[in-house]
This record gives sequence, structure tokens and C-alpha cells, in this order.
Amino acid sequence: MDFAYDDQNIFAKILRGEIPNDTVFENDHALAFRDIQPQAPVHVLVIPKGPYVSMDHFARDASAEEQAGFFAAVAAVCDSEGVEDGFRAISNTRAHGVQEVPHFHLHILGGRPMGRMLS
Ligand code: D5M
Repeated sequence: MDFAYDDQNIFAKILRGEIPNDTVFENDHALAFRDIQPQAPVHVLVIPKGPYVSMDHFARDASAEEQAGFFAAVAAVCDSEGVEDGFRAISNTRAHGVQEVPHFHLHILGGRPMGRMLS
């Protein structure tokens, strides 16, 4: 798999501070911010700060420290967003997953029942 990274993608620009974002949480390895087109009362994107295109890229090539930092951010978002009743986490990947932004991001959706989603 070729995981060539395009540093002009919109999340790279957010990480460089070139585009504003509504930050929920940040640590050394990850940033969490509100989706600009929310699909639920809670809709936060968690992204690694490193240049990873997709979840499989991140899982293969990110260091243990980067991966721990990423999941610490996921935990912090879950703690702060009031999703005790549950949430859905999605990472759209490449063409079949209809990924729009080629920087790995985990959608965290909550605040209402999500319904079945297997299509
Ligand atoms: O979809 C990418 C997601 O990223 C989509 O839900 C909109 C969101 N998005 C796009 N631009 C921004 C900015 N500037 N801030 C916040 N959220 C944004 P996917 O199909 O998962 O790649």
C-alpha cells in the first residue's frame, strides 16, 4: 500500500494553524476538534499530528507513543462530551469508505441514538 501524504490537505492546514478550528482537546500527538458539518449533537474529529493518510497507515507506521497519544485524546473527548450513553466512532477510508480528507481522522458521534448502520 502506498500511503503518500499530501501536506496540502485541510487537516494538515489546521495542524499548521493556517485554518481555524473549534478545538476540544489537544496533546503532543493528537488534536480533537468539532466537525464543521455536524451529523449529531456531538460530532468531534480526532486526528494524529503526524502525517498519516488513513487508519491502516496509522496502525502500521505510527509509533507506540503516537498511538497512545491518539487514544488518550479519544478518551479525553469521550470524558468531556457527555457520551456516557454511547457513541459511534467511524474512520472513512479511501474510495470505498468515501474518505474526503486524506489525513487519518476518527469521527466521534453521539448525543442521540445513532440507529443501525451496516451499509
Ligand atoms: O469527511 C471529512 C469530514 O471533515 C467531514 O465530516 C467534514 C469535516 N471537515 C472538513 N473540513 C473541516 C474543517 N475545516 N473543520 C472541521 N471539520 C471539517 P471524511 O469523509 O470522513 O473524510
